[in-house]
Amino acid sequence: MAKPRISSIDGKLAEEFAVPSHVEEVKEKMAAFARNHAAAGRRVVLITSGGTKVPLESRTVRFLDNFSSGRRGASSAEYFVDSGYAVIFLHRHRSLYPYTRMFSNVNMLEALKFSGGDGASNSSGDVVVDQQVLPNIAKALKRYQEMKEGKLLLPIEFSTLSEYLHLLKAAAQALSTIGSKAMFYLAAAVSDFYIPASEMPEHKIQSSNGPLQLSMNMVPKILSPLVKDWAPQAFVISFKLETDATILLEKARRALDTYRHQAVVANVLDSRRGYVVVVTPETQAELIITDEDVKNEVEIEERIVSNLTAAHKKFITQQGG
Ligand code: 9Z3
Repeated sequence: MAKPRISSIDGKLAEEFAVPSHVEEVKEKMAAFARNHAAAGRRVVLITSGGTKVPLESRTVRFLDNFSSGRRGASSAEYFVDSGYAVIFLHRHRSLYPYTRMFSNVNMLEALKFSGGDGASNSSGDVVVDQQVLPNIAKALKRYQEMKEGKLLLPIEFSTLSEYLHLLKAAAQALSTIGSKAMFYLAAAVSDFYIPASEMPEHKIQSSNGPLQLSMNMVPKILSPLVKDWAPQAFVISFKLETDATILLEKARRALDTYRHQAVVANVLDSRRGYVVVVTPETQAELIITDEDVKNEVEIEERIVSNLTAAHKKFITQQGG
């Protein structure tokens, strides 16, 4: 029997990035989730969300992080559920979470009160929500309960770059069983640089040694084995972030050329809530949020998800799925 092809990235992953102890257990959970939902006629999307932590010491005191809040991933998860998808939400620990994200800045104790009116005399009574402090809470609760009822969201957490890489590989392998019904929506902001375990100091770096100079290796481009080896039939979307708008589209096109996946969502840091371009080998769609949309609480993720779910449907038909 022919041996499966081991890409050099597989080797690198195994050697240089610590494997999380629960990866096999999580993989089985994701595979069962995908199998069950696909059998019920649902499409399944794997969303990655949030930034990654890159440790500078193996007994980590310091690490390198980035700006990502996880809002893109969390709000997209809600719109995918609304569109009939089952969602695996691979997210950075403590980044924004679907449904609760709207209330992440609220002090819960300001939003609750005793039902009988004022304060302490009543402190054994029922507690009710002040809907002025939590506007839209009823709508969010309804959507949340529908999601829960249908078991439509499987949350998986990561913190470090190593955890992210191994869990994404496990997810890709778990979803490969459902072929073109799987979508990958890679919105996490993943570090491009890391310090390999073999070069990392064990203990806290001492400031008494003077200024710190770091040399970091390039993180392997995980998109390549994902598309070629781990989930070759899936519909794969990557995100491209730049701060210089003049190079954005060229970089998005180059990514499509290199990895041969289905689409890139291109965005610029400062305008990412109001403007993105969905780039495919044949098309380019600008999605825009106007002032009127903001007033009506329309979010750009609703438009991104609507664009991509339509493209995914077409893709499945073309693949004969
Ligand atoms: C994105 O571009 C996401 O849209 C954001 C969302 C991270 C900007 P927030 O979490 O922001 O809502 O605050 N994600 C991908 C960014 C990225 O690092 N992509 C890599 C690149 O551009 C390759 S996949 O090279």
